[in-house]
Amino acid sequence: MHAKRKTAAVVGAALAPVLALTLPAGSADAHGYISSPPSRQAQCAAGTVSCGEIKYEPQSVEGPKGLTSCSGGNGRFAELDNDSKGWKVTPVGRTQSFQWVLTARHATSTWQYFAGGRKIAEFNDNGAQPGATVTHQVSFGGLTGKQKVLAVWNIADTANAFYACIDVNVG
Ligand SMILES: [Cu+2]
Repeated sequence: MHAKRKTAAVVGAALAPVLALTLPAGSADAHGYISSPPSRQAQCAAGTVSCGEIKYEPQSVEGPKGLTSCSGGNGRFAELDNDSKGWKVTPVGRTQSFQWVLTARHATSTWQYFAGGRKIAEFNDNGAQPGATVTHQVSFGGLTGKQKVLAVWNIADTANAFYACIDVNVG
């Protein structure tokens, strides 16, 4: 009993500063997602697909730069990585506009789009502050048929990025 209590106290003391640092940043320092075509988290927020916590904060899929997952490595948003969840697939042409909705307009390094195992588009903002919405024209090149697009918003002044996956059918 005593030993357990001691362990809990030590763990609590070790976690407290971490929580103090991460909680304000995580909650107040939000964020952005792709609204059109509807990304997976946008479909959660709209109730198109039944989801957990992500439906309340589609803008919060934040993780370290360089990831390739729809959840941005967030365990509580892991369902975004599930390709079999019944996501609505949007029919698109060979070129499609993608719109981000930004609830916090973070200084931006780059916007990247990946599909078919490669990067299909990148836009460099050179640290500029974006508007409340940002639209990019993305060409799918030779890709056709069903594709899962991973869109990444790389923040200029932090180590983090925001992630959104969009299911499309290129016709
Ligand atoms: Cu943010």
